[in-house]
Amino acid sequence: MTTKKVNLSDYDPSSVPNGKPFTIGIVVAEWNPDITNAMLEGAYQTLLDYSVEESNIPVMHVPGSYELTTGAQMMLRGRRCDAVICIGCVIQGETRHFDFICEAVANGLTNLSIKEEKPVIFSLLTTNNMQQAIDRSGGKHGNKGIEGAVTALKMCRNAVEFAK
Ligand code: RBF
Repeated sequence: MTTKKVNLSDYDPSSVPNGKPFTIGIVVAEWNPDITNAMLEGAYQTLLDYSVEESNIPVMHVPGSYELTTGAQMMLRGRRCDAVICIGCVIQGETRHFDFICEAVANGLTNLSIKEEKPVIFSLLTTNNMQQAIDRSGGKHGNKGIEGAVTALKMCRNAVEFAK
């Protein structure tokens, strides 16, 4: 049995909580800027659409995806964010850097989230080529920045509801 692929950019708007009470940071890597800036725009606009105050959406640029973990920690501690969305794009090349960077970021963000007890959203594209990245940053497979923002809002709501 095959599983239908779900394009999460087609989310049900009524399932997304109002973001007014929350501060949600965005950390974005400068590598592959056409891709990461498109994801940043998608994430930022989605947070605004769900009433997060502009002043409660701090944005930090970091040189590459490897720096997302440190940037996210600075954001959580320095700006007291309720959640942080980490945006990057790593494209498979000839070197093993792809594997090292992807694994380091995945582990780094998971560990940070557990340590800080805050949602840390993994919006890192790890693709075989540039076309796949284009398709996922506003193309035929949606915009993973939008999905990151929706995930952050849902996890902020969970943090409030389950802390009761
Ligand atoms: N950063 C990215 O965000 N995406 C990449 O595709 C990417 N490829 C890299 C390839 C090599 C060979 C190196 C050395 C770095 C690459 N980086 C990439 C940058 C990396 O995330 C980080 O900024 C630097 O390694 C400095 O810590």
